[in-house]
Parts: sequence; structure tokens; C-alpha cells
Amino acid sequence: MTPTLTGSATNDRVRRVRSAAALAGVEINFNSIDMSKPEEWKNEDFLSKNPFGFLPILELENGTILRESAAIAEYLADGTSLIPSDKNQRALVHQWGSTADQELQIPASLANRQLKGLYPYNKPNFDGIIKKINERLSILDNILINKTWLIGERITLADILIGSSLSFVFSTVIDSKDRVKIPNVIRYYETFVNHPKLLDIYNPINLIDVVKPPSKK
Ligand SMILES: N[C@@H](CCC(=O)N[C@@H](CS)C(=O)NCC(=O)O)C(=O)O
Repeated sequence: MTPTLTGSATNDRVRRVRSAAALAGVEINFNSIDMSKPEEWKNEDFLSKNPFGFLPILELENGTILRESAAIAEYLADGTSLIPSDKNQRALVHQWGSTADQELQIPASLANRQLKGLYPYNKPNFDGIIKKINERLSILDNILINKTWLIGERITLADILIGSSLSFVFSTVIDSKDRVKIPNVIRYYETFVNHPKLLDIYNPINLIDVVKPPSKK
């Protein structure tokens, strides 16, 4: 039986898992659901199998439910060149995975929740988060000056984890006036999303043009 991934096609954590499957050449079923409507999927049966209640999940042949998108992506990429055999390079994959989540995706998600009214909007706090993300993107921009991929000469899981996080960051809180300052990151991101095996997964790419603070109620 083929493993089944559950989540929304445009969610970046789902995109990261599908990217790993596509590049690793592993077949998965995709159970496409609307993650933004938890009332439709977060029921007792779902929580009995996945008590943390988050998506995406990958249900394996033996019934095991795998959660955490980075772990699922690593599971799918196992045994391929997406995970280098060299011990140091493997550590670098984990290093970039932590950067993707801790330093980019999570802060962007906290800022985005303020924009969407899920958390109270606090301008100094919001601006502080955006400043930090921009500082990190600027460091990444320097690292990428002479590089196509993050580790060695080939695409690895590190690129999948960073690329998918950039997709979230660029579609939510880092707008065109900030993106223009990081040309190497943008070139890297475009190479990633235009990879022939990833094109469908990242389409449509909705880069945010101008971030607007929520209107006062
Ligand atoms: N660290 C987790 C995060 C998963 C996560 O936060 N999923 C969100 C959507 S992006 C979710 O399921 N939210 C539903 C809810 O909180 O009810 C991963 O990478 O898979």
C-alpha cells in the first residue's frame, strides 16, 4: 500500500512533504483537504490517531501516523541523494532545517497571525519580528552569492526545507520592497520552485506585494 499524505495543496508544510516525495521518486497518495476548516477534519477519530491535532500527516502502510513535516520529508528522502551520506553534510541538513522552521517560518507565522487578526496586532512587536526575518534573509543572501544549492552541488533536503519556508515567508509577511534587497535568495528561490519536479507543487506562487497592517475595527 502507498502511504497517504493529508493536508492542503497550498500549505507550505504540505508542499515540503510533496517536494521530498517528488524529488525522491517516492509515490504517495494525496488526501487533499481544507486545513483552514478544522471543524471538518479535527474530529474525535482524527485526534485518537493524531492527538496533537496538526496537519500534515503521513499515514504509512502499517498504520503508523507520521507528523511534523520536516520528519515526514526526511522519511521520504531517506536513502536518496537528498540526504547526503557524509556525516558532516547530514548535520548541515538538520542545521538548515532548524533555520527554516525556527528562524524563518515560525516568526513569519507569528507575524502573519497578527495580520490575519488571529493574534492582537502590536506594531512594535510586528515590526521587530519582520526586522529579525529580514536580517536572517540578508545573511542567507550573502551565503548564496556563489551557490545554486545550500549543500554541495546538488539539491538536498536542506533546500526543500528552506525553499518551502521561503514560500511561506514570501507569500505572507516579506513583501516586494523587502524582497528586492535579497537578489541571491530570490534567484535561489526561483531556481527551487521552477525545478521541473516541483513546478506543479508550488503553483500557484502568490508572492505578497505589499504587507498591510490590519484595519482598525
Ligand atoms: N511543526 C508542524 C506544524 C504543523 C502545523 O502547525 N500545522 C497547522 C497548519 S500549518 C495545523 O494543522 N493547524 C490546525 C490547527 O491548529 O487546528 C509541522 O511542520 O508539521
